[in-house]
Amino acid sequence: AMAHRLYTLVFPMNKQDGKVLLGMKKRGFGRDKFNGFGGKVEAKETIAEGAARELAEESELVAKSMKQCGLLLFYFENDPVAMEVHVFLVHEYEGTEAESDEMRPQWFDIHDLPFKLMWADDSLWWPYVLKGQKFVGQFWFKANQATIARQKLGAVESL
Ligand code: 6U4
Ligand code: NA
Ligand code: NA
Repeated sequence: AMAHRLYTLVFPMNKQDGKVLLGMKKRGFGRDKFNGFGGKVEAKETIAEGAARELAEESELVAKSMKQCGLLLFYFENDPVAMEVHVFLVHEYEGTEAESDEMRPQWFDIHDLPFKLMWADDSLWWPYVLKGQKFVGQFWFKANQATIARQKLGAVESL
């Protein structure tokens, strides 16, 4: 099997207002796109610990509870290492969002997300998040990181 590298992707949600916090990524992989908060899981931590750490580093929010909602696998043309991205929702947190070196946070209506400024796969799996369904997706990207050549996506009972 292909080598995988572990990543997290965290979306703070405010259910009462119907809002989700995204960040405009200011550097590195996915620069100039809106996305959740996250990054590489470090060797010394669990995936959930990595998710909470990245959320705090990139947004200053401290998660009080997290629920995994999805699992995404990204394969890029000419890259032998797949990205295994664990997606979490945070409904309870402490603190106030603040800009970091990596992200400029902004709240969006959950029914009006800026998909044109997000990764191409996001508009495909967000409907599962909105329906409260857990999901697994696999996306094969062309080298330009914009075109999805092939995909598999569906709801799952558990992750
Ligand atoms: P450095 O710069 O080393 O601190 P780090 O924060 O560890 O980086 P980063 O930001 O490069 O990692 O991690 C990539 C982030 O982008 C993860 O949250 C996963 C997310 N991501 C990657 N491909 C994606 C895609 N196709 N769709 C998506 N999120 C993606 O929604
Ligand atoms: Na990151
Ligand atoms: Na980071």
